[in-house]
Amino acid sequence: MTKQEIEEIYHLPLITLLHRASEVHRKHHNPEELQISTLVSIKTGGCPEDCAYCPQAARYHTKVNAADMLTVEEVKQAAIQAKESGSSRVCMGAAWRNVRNNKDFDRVLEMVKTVNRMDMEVCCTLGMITENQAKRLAAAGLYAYNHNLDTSEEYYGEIISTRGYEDRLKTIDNARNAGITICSGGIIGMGETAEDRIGMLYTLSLLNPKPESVPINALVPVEGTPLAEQKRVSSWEMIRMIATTRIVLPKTQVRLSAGRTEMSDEAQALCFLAGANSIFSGDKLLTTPNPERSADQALMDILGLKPKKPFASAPQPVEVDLDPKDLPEEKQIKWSRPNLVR
Ligand code: SAM
Ligand code: DTB
Ligand code: SF4
Repeated sequence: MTKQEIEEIYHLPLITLLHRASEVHRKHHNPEELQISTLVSIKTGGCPEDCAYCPQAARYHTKVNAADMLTVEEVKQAAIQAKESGSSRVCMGAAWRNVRNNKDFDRVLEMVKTVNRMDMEVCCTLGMITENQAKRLAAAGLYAYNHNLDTSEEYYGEIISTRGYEDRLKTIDNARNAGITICSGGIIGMGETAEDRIGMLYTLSLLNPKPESVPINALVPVEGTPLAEQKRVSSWEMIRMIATTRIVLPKTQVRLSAGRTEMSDEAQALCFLAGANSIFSGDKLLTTPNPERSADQALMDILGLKPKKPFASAPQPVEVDLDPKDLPEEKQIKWSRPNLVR
């Protein structure tokens, strides 16, 4: 799709946009299935970056304090709970600019192995990663890497100055080349224009292969951050953004991410109708509130939505050229994806 075609879709009358998106959604997905992910903040706060939206950036005076990294056992317990409550994916987030080859990374690799052995999809969002780090994560059983474009290339500089758009794309490329599936999306409500939203979707659509999942976040304005005074984005804008994402990326899992606490059940239902087929579950995202699991379950019951099983949309086989030193415990790894050749 050209950028202009995406623009035309984005600006369709909402009633028509919703219908078209719903049709595309039903053609490519089971509309009664919802993928549920659980976020675990394995390293909270104290981040050196200047992302204007982020409560974890050390330079802003927010109520989030830097905490020690979680232990492998703590992550295992969180994953057990997540599985029991119907999650198919555990997403581990760290407030890092980038991964460094040190003991902390070794611990992340252990966490990845531990969750992978529990037959759940493991996702990490750790900031920038090199090709070699991506391979080591893949070897440990990482299923997905989350690295958001956040916004358009043009608006990016207004939000983050400590790293560039190219850096983001490079990390996505590194993860992809290691055979890891890609989760990349963005945030609306940061003062960007419709053109910026369209531009971001256009860039996502140019990724080859296209991202397997795209989180659409509504900005959660946090006291102390430069975007603290931003007005909350309306549910209608979320619905429009999700519907456009669904049409632009028909096969992708579209995740209705941050911002659900401000949305009514009816607005969330319209997002699911518009093509969102994934959520983060649990009463906390990384540092900000999220609806209670019981409230989500009640809504799923009303709508007739069932949790999606892990690995239901496993990636196509890929050949990855792994250096033996990337695979210190190769034989111990239990692959949960039988069709994935490494
Ligand atoms: N440090 C890593 C990075 O930036 O890639 C991983 C963690 S970072 C918190 C993951 C994503 O959370 C960001 O890219 C951003 O899209 C989202 N995020 C952070 N703060 C947010 C906020 N206040 N509202 C909405 N989304 C937010
Ligand atoms: C994503 O796109 N949204 C999640 C996940 N990827 C890592 C994070 C949302 C964070 C919202 C702010 C917070 O809780 O700190
Ligand atoms: Fe750090 Fe990530 Fe927050 Fe940016 S979004 S300040 S990189 S934790």
